[in-house]
Formats: sequence, structure tokens, C-alpha cells
Amino acid sequence: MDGFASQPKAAAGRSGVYDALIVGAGFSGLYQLLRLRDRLGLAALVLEAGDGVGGTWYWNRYPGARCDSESHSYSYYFSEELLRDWEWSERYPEQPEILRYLNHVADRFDLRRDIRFGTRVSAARHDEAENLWRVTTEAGESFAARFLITAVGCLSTANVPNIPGLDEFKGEWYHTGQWPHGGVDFTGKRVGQIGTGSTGIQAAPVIAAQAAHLTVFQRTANYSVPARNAPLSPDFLRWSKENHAEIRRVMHSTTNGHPFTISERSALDATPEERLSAYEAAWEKGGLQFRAAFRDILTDKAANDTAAEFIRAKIREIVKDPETAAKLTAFDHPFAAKRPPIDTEYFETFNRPNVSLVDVRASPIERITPRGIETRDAEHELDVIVFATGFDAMTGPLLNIDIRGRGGLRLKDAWAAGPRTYLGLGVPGFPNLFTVTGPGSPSVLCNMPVAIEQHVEWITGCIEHMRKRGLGLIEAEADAADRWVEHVNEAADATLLPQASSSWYLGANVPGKPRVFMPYAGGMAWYRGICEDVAAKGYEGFALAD
Ligand code: N01
Repeated sequence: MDGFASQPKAAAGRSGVYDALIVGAGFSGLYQLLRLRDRLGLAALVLEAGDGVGGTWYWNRYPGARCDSESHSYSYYFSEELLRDWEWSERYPEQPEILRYLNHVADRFDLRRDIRFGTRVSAARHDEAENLWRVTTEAGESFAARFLITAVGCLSTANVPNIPGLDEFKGEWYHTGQWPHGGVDFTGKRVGQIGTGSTGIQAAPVIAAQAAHLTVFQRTANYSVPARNAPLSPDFLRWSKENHAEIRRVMHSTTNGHPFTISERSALDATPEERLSAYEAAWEKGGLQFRAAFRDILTDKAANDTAAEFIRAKIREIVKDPETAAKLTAFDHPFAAKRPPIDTEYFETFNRPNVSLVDVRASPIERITPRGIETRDAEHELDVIVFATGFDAMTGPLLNIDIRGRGGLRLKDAWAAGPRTYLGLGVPGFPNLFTVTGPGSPSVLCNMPVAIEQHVEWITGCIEHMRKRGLGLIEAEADAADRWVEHVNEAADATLLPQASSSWYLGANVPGKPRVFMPYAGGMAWYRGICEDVAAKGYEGFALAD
């Protein structure tokens, strides 16, 4: 095939050669399919491991699973009709409601007919002679396409720590990211939960309300701010429907793609009284916007200390047992240097008589026994273990597929020292591969739908550009990727984010994973400008060919 002339749909079906294969039917994959198929008229197919749409939200069904972005911003903004159709019920959308939303999108735009469910991609190889990606699935099926677009999510590869003895545990165990679809009944059970990240902080209060006893195993004390979830009022719903353009404008103008702006004031310029009053107001308001109370919370350690101290004092006020409060506030990193959770009565949960906290930094988990979890100092008898232990983030879902580029180069080898991309969109040595929200893009530091829409639209624009010019090949240049990786590091170093040594942003939660700061911390709005500029300059930093 020379150049790039779209396959007629029926021809693609017969020959098995598509214009584009998209891996994953979550927020990214659904929108990518819609753009390529309905806007460019391409033959595109989505391959999805699950039996339904939803991606991350298809798998993460753990108790309390809810998004930390506010509902009215956790939506696609590409369609006014879709925005008008859909009504969220609460300030933060709960997992079942997000799944209903994504199913609604799939139905409304008739996407299912181009999605193959129950199809897990195991390998993808670039065939240089034919300039095609050849994709194989776990079941042994083969597909081919000019473009391969990964829409595999950033937090989709469950990280179950390798603790000796798990095989011998007589009870049940679950990872929050692979939760049984029928749910888990904790009634009368002694439950142990390992992990106190965003997931664990959402799950613990809900599990505690049902279980006979909950033991939370905490390795790193985590900050959290009340979410203040509540039903959305008719006034708010009306306001948000009448102000889509303005909400979109704010989301597109800010660092994190959320519908609120960050204060222009320094925490250090405020008097102690002004600071306290700003933090009190932010605490009352709740949610991720707490960190927007001052502009330098994420860039200046002294400013950050003021926020950390405020939260520490709040936790001490809430938690009645001083020893438990001390464990919960023994922070080893600046506030929000790890992704800051928001919660519904997380700290209050430790006042319940059926909840206890084990500090596994002081008394590490040594093994899992048939009866429970053994730490250095005690054996905790359990009926259920919940691993809220996070994900092999960002690179995990990509490296789980055996992706091979030019000359058989394995992505695993190309990234042995850490991910190396250009804009988080392209990888040198891997022509015609696009990575939606890939490492090196703002992705997880941004309200995800905002990051996803920008990537999908950029990729679509790029393919359209190639088609108009009869070009069939695009590949990130090695020196452009080197410069980008350097810039990603500089952007991270300008913040306090790399100071959280156990953060998954750095890959530090997975033993043996290279410690490289993966997401782009320079801000979504800034990044969007860079991508637009690259496109305006004829895709500068990418090599294009027939
Ligand atoms: O995972 P995490 P998560 N022994 O990696 C602990 C998004 N998210 O699923 O900090 C003992 O943050 C680990 O301890 P430590 C969000 O972006 C979004 O909670 O490494 N403990 C930590 O406490 C979030 O950041 C929503 O010392 C072990 C926890 O497990 C991301 O997903 C909701 C351990 C893992 O925390 C990941 O969050 C939920 C071990 N061997 C999540 N291994 C939304 O609202 C790990 N831990 C959209």
C-alpha cells in the first residue's frame, strides 16, 4: 500500500486490513473510533478485552468507586447534543453512573458495531514491507491496519504485590481494579485492606459500614480532603447546561483541565489569618480544588507546608484516638506530590469500633498465612483481603502487549530505562503508532476527558493531514523524543511532584520499574499549545513519508 487511501468499510472487513485499529473501549477508544469513522470515514475497529465499554470504569467496581473530577467536567465536550442529553445526579459521578454514561455514548453514536468485545490484544508488530501493524489477540485472531492507536488507559494494569503466602490464604482476596461484577458481600467478615491511595480511601468507609471488622494496612500516610459529595441541585444542573462554552473555556485554560481556576496568590504572601480562612473555605468546599487555594502549593515547599499543616490539624481534630491520628498524619511527602485523594468520611472511619489501622512501615507485612496477614509484630486473622494497591501505571498497559516496531525492536527494550516518547503521542522506532494519554503527556495530571479529547482530536487531525497529502507513514524523530523527555523532566522538577519517593507517577510502586517521572507536569493548557504548534509546523519532530 503506498500513501494512505482509506479502505472502503466492506473491503476492510473482507481483507482484514483496517485503516486503524484502536485498542480499548474506554473514554479514549470510544471517542477515537467516532472521530476516525464518522469524521474521516475510515475503516476503524476497536479491540476491547472486556465484555462491555468503559475501560477503567468497566473494571474498577470496588465499593465506593467514584470519580474525583466533578461530574459536569467528567464528560465529553465535543457534542452539544450529548451535553444537553445527559444529566448527572451527584457532584462526583459514581462508577455505575459513569458506566451508564459511556454505554449511552456508545449507543447514541452507534459505536458498538465497530467494537470487538472479549478480545484482548497480546501482540502488535509493525510489518515494514507492507507498512501495516499486524495485531494478534490472546485467542489467536489476527488483524492488520495502517495505524495502531492505543487507548489502553493509564491505570488499568492491576498491581498485586508479591507477598509470600498469598496462594495459601484460605479466605477470598480481590484487587480493587479487577472487582467481581457481582460485587462482594462483606457482611460478618473480617476484612483486611492493603493500601491507602485514592482507591483505598474511597473503599475503606464503605467496607467498614458492612464488615464485622476492617483492618487497614497503611504503608504511607496519605493526605485527603473531604469530597463533599451531594446530589446536584436543579439550579446547578440548569447553570451547567447553560454554560457549556464557559466551562469548556475554563477547563481548556487551566493546568489540570478542571473547571476551576488556581488562585494567583502565594500562600506565603497571606497573613496566617488569611491563610487559615482560605484553607477553611477550601476545606468546606471540598474536592480537588483545595490545592488551588494558593498558586504555589505545588511549587514551593514552604507554601506546601502550610497546606500540609492545615490538613494534619484537621485529621487530629477528626480522629479521636491520638495514636491512630499520629499514624495517619506521619506524612513523608509534600501535600499533593502524590495524587491527592478526596474522601467521604475516611478519617471518621477510624473512630468506628470495628476499624483498626496497622502501620506497615513500622511493622512490615512479612507474609500472608492461611488465616490472614502476618506483620513483624502480629498475625491479623482475616476472611477477605482487599488489595487497594494500585496499578503498574502508564507504561504497564502498553508493555503488557508485545509491541514491536522497526527491525523487531521491542517497546519493552526501547523503554528499558523508562518511557521515551515525543509528546506522549509517538515513539521513535514505532511508525504509525499513536498512544492516547501516553507517558510524557499530561494525562493523569489532568481531568482525563479533557486530556483524552485533546489527544484524540490531535491524532485525528494528523491522520487527516496525512490523507490529504497522500502520506502513509509518520514516526517520531529520536532527537525530538530526547528533547521532549528532557522537557518532561524539567517540568516535573519545577514542581514538588518528584519529591514523593513512593509515587506511582515515578513508577516507584512497582518493584524493578525504572524511576522516571512519567506524566507531563507543564500543564494541560501549555501542552495543548505545544501540540497545536507542532501540527501547524507540519508535524515538526515527526518524520512523514509516502
Ligand atoms: O493506587 P495508589 P490507587 N504493601 O498507587 C499501597 C486514580 N484513581 O488505586 O504509598 C503495603 O495510589 C501504597 O503504599 P505506598 C488516581 O489517579 C482515581 O489508590 O506505595 N502497601 C498505596 O497506599 C490514583 O492516584 C480515582 O507506600 C502497599 C496504595 O497501596 C490512582 O488511580 C479513584 C503495597 C496504592 O495507592 C491510583 O490509586 C481511585 C505493599 N506491598 C483511583 N503496595 C478517581 O476518582 C502498594 N501499597 C478517578
